[in-house]
Amino acid sequence: MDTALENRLTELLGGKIDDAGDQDLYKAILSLVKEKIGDRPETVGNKKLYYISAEFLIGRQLGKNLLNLGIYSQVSEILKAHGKDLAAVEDREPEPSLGNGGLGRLAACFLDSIATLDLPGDGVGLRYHFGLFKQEFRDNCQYEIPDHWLEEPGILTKTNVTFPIIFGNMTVQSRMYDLDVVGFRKGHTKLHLFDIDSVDESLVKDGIQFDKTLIEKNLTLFLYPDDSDKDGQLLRIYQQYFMVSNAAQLIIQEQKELGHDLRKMAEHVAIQINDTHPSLVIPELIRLLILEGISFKEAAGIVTGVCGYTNHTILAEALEKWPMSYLNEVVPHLMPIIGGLDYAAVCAYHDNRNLNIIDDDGKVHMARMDMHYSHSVNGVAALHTKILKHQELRPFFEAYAEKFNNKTNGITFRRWLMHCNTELSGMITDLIGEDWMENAAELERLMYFHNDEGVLRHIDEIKQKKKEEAAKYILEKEGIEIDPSSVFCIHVKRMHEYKRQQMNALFIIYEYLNIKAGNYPVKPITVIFGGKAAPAYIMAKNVIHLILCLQNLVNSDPVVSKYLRVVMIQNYNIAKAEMIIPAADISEQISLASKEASGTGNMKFMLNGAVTLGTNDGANVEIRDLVGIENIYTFGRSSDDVINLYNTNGYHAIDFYNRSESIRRCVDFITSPELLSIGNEQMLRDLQDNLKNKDWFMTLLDLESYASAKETAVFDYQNRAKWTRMMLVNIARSGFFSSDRTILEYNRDIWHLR
Ligand code: 26V
Repeated sequence: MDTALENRLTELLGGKIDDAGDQDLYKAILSLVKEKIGDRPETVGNKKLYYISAEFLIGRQLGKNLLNLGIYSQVSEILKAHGKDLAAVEDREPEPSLGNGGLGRLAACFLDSIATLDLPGDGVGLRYHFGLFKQEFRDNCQYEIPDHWLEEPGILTKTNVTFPIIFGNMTVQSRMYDLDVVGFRKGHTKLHLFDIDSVDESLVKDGIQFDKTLIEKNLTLFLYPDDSDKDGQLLRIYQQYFMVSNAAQLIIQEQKELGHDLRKMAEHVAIQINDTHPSLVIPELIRLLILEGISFKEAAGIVTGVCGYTNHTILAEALEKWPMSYLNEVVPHLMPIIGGLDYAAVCAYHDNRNLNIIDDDGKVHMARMDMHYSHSVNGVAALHTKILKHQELRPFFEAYAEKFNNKTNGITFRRWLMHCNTELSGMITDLIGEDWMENAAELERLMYFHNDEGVLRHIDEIKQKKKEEAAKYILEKEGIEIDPSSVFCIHVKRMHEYKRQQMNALFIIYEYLNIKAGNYPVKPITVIFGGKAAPAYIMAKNVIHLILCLQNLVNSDPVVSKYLRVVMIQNYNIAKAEMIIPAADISEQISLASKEASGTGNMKFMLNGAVTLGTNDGANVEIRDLVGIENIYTFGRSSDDVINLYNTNGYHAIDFYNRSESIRRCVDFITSPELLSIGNEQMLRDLQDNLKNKDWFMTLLDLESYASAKETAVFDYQNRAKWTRMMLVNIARSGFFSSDRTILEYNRDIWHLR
């Protein structure tokens, strides 16, 4: 045991470890981590990246930091020797919910990789006091409450760095808070989160409601507050400008301190614009450069050389466009610049109205500004980038083919294997050594064991252990009993119709009816969901309602529950993901082909030995190519077919409903007496009507092929030799999805950090 470390921990604790509670231990280890981080110099170089993002879904920090500092097992051992459990201590840390889902989590994985690769690069974002929201289930419905995660002392360090931020009607003074990001074994960068001192948490009343007009008091209360009305949209613009003005001023200040010529900024600075939320950085940086005496034209050229833009969605409704009148209200000083950019880009170079930044309705298209004034435009998976080039962003691809490139997403294996699945991680190291931890491509060497019965049995034992742990956790936290020997089908992600949780719910109904009719599945199945719905997204909330009603119905039926169980995890977050993902047998990735830009959950499951049941969408396509068609279950229409159906108005849900008795029985059951006795009639009826008459994301199109693929997978699961080999192939071939690989590609093609 490391006695020096033990002594220091005892000192920081100010008492004996034996007598300490988990909360005191948490604070003491937090201080220990801060000390150790202090010993590690910050990564510096001649060119630095600023990754600007409205979301950083960083998850709890303590365990990850101990791991990356190389003292996780030492601290764990010390605690154990005193009868304490590090996992219980980690559990004391409040989890920041500074993101919605994939986009925010990607930003967090990227920071881990940037630090680990010892690249000079910081994150810039906002310090939301309540993050997104905390999800609670009552009466089988989602309720939102504030998620209070900030505490003192906590993971953030308050700095003296402040900037004046000028809005149309006022100027506020910002403050920067820093989070240390330590890489695995080496590297140290920062995440800068900006806030203002005048924010008033007591403004929040009745769930997550607050007065949206009091900007000085509400600016950083929540991530993306409800923007279904004008005040909400204005607040979002306030937030976005606040974020990027801070970023731009920080960059200029750091460049000046280094004595760099601002005219040569592209040699020393790279900015990555993570989706369109930080797009105003373009006009803001130009404005600041003009104030430094640089001409508009030159400034626009400099900024183009600095910025890269990442697109994360093809959903048209998610591409931001702001009315000029709103921007005029919040950032009037940017309007002449945005107007000038529009004029220069469109009038001077292109004669195509689809390229206008400001459209005929007076709306400012943020993505279009990004594409004109960035030197790089990237999608996040091969299929996604292809669709951007040839469908969604085609006019821009035709104008700027050289800017377009693909960067398939990745995940950090430190959190998503080493931290959440020490057993599998340890087994891999025993088999192939530990080089894979810094070079994930090494995992391929596991293929050598793909016929080794002992190894396959061991993988199976580990999966069983993780399933037992998850079952225990679900019983404790959710109060639902599940059978660890059943097949765990796990479907966790944001609730959205395109992700088709409703299709999985229809599958549950299908199985329920089968069981009721005496046709039992070959193996008991447990379907586990988790995910938040946007507060104003009615249909997503209806889907949650249906799932919770099914959970109620299925689990309380004495016969059905022997073969089928349903769990919807409350307030799904990173900590819960770390518990659930290693327990998955089947990874549900069932979005409508062409709609899921990449997905990153799919990669986390694969790495943990789950087999994908998925459509040919996003990065599923690359998973299929890597593991081979025999190690994945794919189903459903292709993205080409789907795009064609949209273009020709060729999909009519009601035809599928009318044509297939089995589809009809499932859809009809949504308003059966059984479910109506549990749920809310209006919500269930609306959902049913939507599925029959609208079904914009084509659930009924793929339902039958989905059910049949899932049944095949459950059947194959019984063949343990076959299944465990599939698990091994999935793990061995997952190296490509390390975010280290993704970041090396960003750096090679876009950032060129030195
Ligand atoms: C945003 C919105 C906002 C308003 C209405 C509906 C809607 C629907 C989707 C979105 C998505 C915003 C961008 C996003 O989070 N994209 C996710 O990015 C991940 C990381 O690249 C990727 O893995 C996911 O496939 C993609 O959905």
